[in-house]
Amino acid sequence: MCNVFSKFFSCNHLLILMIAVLFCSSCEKTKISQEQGDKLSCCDSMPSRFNLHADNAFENMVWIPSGEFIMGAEVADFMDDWPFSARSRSDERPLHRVKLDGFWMSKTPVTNQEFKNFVDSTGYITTAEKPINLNDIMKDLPPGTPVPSKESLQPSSMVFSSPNRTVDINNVLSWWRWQRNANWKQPEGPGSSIEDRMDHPVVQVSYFDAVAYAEWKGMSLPTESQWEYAARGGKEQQMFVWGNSPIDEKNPQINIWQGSFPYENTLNDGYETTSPVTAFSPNNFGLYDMSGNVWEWVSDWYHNREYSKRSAIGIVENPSGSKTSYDPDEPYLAKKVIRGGSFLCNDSYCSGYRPGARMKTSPDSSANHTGFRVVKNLSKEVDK
Ligand SMILES: [Ca+2]
Ligand SMILES: [Ca+2]
Repeated sequence: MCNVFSKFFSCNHLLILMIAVLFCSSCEKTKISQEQGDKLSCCDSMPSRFNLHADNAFENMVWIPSGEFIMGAEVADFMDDWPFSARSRSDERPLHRVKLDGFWMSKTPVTNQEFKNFVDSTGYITTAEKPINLNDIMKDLPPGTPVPSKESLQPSSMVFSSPNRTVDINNVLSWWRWQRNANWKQPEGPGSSIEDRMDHPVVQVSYFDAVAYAEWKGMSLPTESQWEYAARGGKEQQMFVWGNSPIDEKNPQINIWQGSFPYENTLNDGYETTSPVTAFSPNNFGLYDMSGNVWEWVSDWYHNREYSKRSAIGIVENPSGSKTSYDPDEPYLAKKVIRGGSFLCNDSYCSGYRPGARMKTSPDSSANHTGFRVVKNLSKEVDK
């Protein structure tokens, strides 16, 4: 039955409706004062099925109008002062035109509270909470890679850990640790908690977890093109989501890393890790955190030459990304794209917070700087 309704209703909405009908039939037998009646208005009228859905479904979402934009990013002159790894990269080119239908997008990344509602309702267990299947790991590694220890196959996830000293910036293992029992409820591992972070983005979620949440909501993850179009907020080919002016180091526009990465964070933006999802100003479309705070999963497979393929076509309409994944750095591993940068971005290392920047990781990966947001795609007729 749920499948029949899934186009308009998640099972959860259907359940709410059924409970509402049962509750109202008991109301008819109970006399209530006018004041109470105003609060218990379910006795006065019943919303139609579709209206109920429409009222709830787009709460905290923004309508992104249909349009065309130039996707990708050139190397800006000011990047000459940045190390090579921080400049815009070759996979962001060639620039190409993309045309998109309008869609709804969540105003903020999915918060801990929203993800908790999902888990409470479904009993969902995230990838990081499950032991790792040895066969799954081995097929993603180059032939001859030694078998990982039993200990490393226990439920674990990646946690940023400052080395508190200068390290080789090319060795990411200097600041990531494989933390046993780190998961969305305790993002830094045992002893940590989300109790005072319910309005922060959920982290430690894999691509699969993000898709499961989106499906529960009757929604999807954005495509990479939808994400970049939305992040740019109508500002064609600007370097940052707010325009072309550089970051204000004293009063940063976004939550990234100030100081010397990865050992000194001056916290000019006020946050060492995640921030509440509306702590910084929204972009032109009214979307928060499209730059910084946490990386966000999108639905596309990563392919380093995807834009070359597109630029040969001309204007590409509603692209859903490459059918296959390829990353020359790790050719054995299929990867999904993540976008938008995180609280760990710093110009000395990575400018992933630019709207054109692409990053990639395997879909079963989770880390304490990666979350997601959702979109709802409608038919063209509904476009405003
Ligand atoms: Ca920060
Ligand atoms: Ca973000």
